[in-house]
Amino acid sequence: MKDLDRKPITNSHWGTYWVDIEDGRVSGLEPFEADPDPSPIGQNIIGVLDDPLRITAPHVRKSWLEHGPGAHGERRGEDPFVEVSWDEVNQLIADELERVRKTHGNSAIYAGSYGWASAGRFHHAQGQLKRFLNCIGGYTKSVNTYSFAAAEVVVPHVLGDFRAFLDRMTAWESIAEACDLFVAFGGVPLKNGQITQGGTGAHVQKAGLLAAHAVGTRFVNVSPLRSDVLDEVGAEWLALRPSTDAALMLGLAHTILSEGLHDRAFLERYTVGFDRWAAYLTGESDGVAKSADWAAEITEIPADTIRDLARRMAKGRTMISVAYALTRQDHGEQPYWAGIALAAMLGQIGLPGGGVGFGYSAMNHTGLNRRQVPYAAFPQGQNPVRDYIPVARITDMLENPGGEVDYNGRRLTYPDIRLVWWAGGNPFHHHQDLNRMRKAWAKPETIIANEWCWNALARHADIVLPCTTPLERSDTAMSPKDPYLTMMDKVMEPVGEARDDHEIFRGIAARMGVEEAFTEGRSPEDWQRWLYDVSRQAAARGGVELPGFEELREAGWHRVPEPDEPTVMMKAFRDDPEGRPLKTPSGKIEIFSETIAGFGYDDCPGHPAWIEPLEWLGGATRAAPLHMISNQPKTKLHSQIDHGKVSRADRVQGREPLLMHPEDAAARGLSDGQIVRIFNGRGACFAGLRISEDIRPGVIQMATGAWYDPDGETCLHGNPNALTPDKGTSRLAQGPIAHSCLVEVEAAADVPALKITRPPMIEKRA
Ligand SMILES: Nc1nc2c(c(=O)[nH]1)N[C@H]1C(S)=C(S)[C@@H](COP(=O)(O)OP(=O)(O)OC[C@H]3O[C@@H](n4cnc5c(=O)[nH]c(N)nc54)[C@H](O)[C@@H]3O)O[C@H]1N2
Ligand SMILES: Nc1nc2c(c(=O)[nH]1)N[C@H]1C(S)=C(S)[C@@H](COP(=O)(O)OP(=O)(O)OC[C@H]3O[C@@H](n4cnc5c(=O)[nH]c(N)nc54)[C@H](O)[C@@H]3O)O[C@H]1N2
Ligand SMILES: [Mo]
Repeated sequence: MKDLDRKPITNSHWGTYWVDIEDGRVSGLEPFEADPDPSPIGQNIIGVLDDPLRITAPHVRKSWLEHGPGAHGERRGEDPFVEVSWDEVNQLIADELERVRKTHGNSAIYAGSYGWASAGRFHHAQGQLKRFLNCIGGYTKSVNTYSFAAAEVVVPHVLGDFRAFLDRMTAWESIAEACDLFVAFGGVPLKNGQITQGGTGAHVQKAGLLAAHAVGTRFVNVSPLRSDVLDEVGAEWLALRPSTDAALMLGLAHTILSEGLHDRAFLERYTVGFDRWAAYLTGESDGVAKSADWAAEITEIPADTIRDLARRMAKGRTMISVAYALTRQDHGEQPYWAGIALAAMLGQIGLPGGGVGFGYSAMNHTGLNRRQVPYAAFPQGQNPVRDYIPVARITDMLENPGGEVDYNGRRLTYPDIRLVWWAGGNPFHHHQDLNRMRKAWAKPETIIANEWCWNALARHADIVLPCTTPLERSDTAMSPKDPYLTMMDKVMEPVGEARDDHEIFRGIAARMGVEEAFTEGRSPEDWQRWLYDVSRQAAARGGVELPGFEELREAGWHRVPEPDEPTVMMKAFRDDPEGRPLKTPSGKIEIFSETIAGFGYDDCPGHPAWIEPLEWLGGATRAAPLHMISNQPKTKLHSQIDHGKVSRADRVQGREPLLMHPEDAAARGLSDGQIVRIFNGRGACFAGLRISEDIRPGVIQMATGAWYDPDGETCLHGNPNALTPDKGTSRLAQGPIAHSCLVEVEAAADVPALKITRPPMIEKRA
């Protein structure tokens, strides 16, 4: 920090900024000159680094401290905390880990620790936690994500891979060059394009969209929300019922098939199983033709609109984009599989500007034309424990040790979890049906969280370890998803007694006799240089020259040049299907999968299908007549820095805003700006009403991210996961289904004050 001529620079999942410091405090973030569309999210950090919600010392829940592990787990979130020293807490944790390992084995430790943490190649909280636990015999882990678990599991059966294609999505340049019609299931939500995991240099989604629009690409926004495509591109808005995209895709496919508009040569050469699917489309296999009229009833998009769209899709170059959100609904495997099958019928997969894409503007890296540089990651070592769960099955696991669950052709047994450790994620943000989760959360004997602020996770832990934020430590941002490499400078000393996650684990490792195994004798700076050198060598092997570490440090950032030709997803396969087959059993696109059919799952058959969701408008009841979409917040990343100024400025009387159509508001006698209560059989939360015609009648929208503030079964603040259902997408992927949720809304009578805006009760040591 000291010997640099330049201003300090920082990077985050939401962007790169130059940092202003006044009197040792961060006073401002200046936009990065290379970023044409900087995100305001960064400003959330100003003022909260040392505010009263900052955790400044290790804390232990009073009952746990006084009575030992397992004491009054049901009081998590209510018991006061006691401040302790690092020495004391390290010994408590070392002893507790020994006890749990000896008595129950390492599989009794759950450290899936799902979550986004912060950018930075070395100070990655999960990586640090997992490496540490691997030094002492491992832990039960989780697989897949909350983002798109259903696609992560189904798409590899269909295309042989999923992640690899996400990183090679057809570039915006190719769309502008060749795409006539861009059909966006779930929109192209620019609010989401603010983010890239691991660091963002230049925000390109808006420019990509506008460039395509300028040369004549037409956009169709298939979504209950008008704002899912930028106004300027004048998209056609098809406001379907939520969770019915698979039915719409089937209706489109049926029209294309019955009018003979499908590309038989493509289907023949590049796919298997189309005949089986065609028999389902026509109704030959089950007696129901999936016609446009059939789809119109389910989706409430007029049949003529569906037929017309199908014809237009077959006429020119068409890109079918499927938002990640469509996986986070019941049977979320289906829109992905159906979207790929529909694109295969059009025969444009692998051609410029056409085919299928996954989540344009779900992240800034979708369609961002860039080279793939295989940057090194902090090595996590080997985990000897074989147990794992699909990530969103956490409550099931805690409720039901020894229980079984189907997953992707396997049958897993839930381990008996005694200790849970979270570092860099927030289950009280991300999981569904939080009232149910909270009860299961009372069961483990010990819960440890590394956090920097008093959010709901920290409040519901037994042992809270205060960590630093990126501005209090040095790191490098090297995301393989972004062309910018950036220094992340330490600009201030850690607040209070906060420690870097690495330092936290080093301290405990020392107590347990594994410090050398954990650090390999390297300091954090040694590790950072090591990671950089390994990355630089790997880049060079791929023909990418990176500057030396000192050179990067002096400049602050570096940009890896883009490839000469814009990326076209699956071009290699199209050009040479025999030489470059897909990694599926047939080497081709599997419109019918014998593998999946062989699993015999009634909720995920061998081809894309419409299966009625658990909750949707077609199944609405008098008690729960509205469909709630809980999408990503535009003012922050998930729950991160929800107490920051950009997030708070978007609140209605301090509560999370809820968007509702005027007809639905009138039917309930509600007016704009008032506090309402959203409820269903699982729970309730308060929200501030915003009335708008930009949402489909019958649907309400409330972003995720408000810190969970439970008062009984009600979240005072507006966390939609107090209401969402907790069930797997299907026996195949077991992904989360937050977006399939029915609720009712009423005027709020008594509205208690928020608790989450103040720190929890902390008692001094007697
Ligand atoms: N209803 C509903 N629920 C959803 C979704 C939805 O659409 N609807 N979306 C889902 C999706 S896609 C996702 S990805 C998940 C996101 O869920 P999460 O990734 O769990 O959410 P975050 O708020 O990003 O949690 C990151 C946590 O890490 C902490 N943190 C930041 N930096 C550090 C660090 O350096 N060290 C440590 N120890 N901690 C740090 C932050 O304070 C924060 O509490 O939510 C899911 N939940
Ligand atoms: N600002 C910001 N950006 C983010 C994030 C964040 O927290 N904040 N999170 C990041 C993460 S981890 C992820 S995984 C991505 C997620 O990216 P997405 O999954 O795309 O995010 P969402 O905002 O949940 O959903 C996109 C849109 O889909 C629409 N939608 C919901 N249900 C349906 C449906 O049934 N049918 C159709 N057709 N449309 C529907 C909603 O109107 C919603 O606005 O976003 C990333 N970007
Ligand atoms: Mo996500």
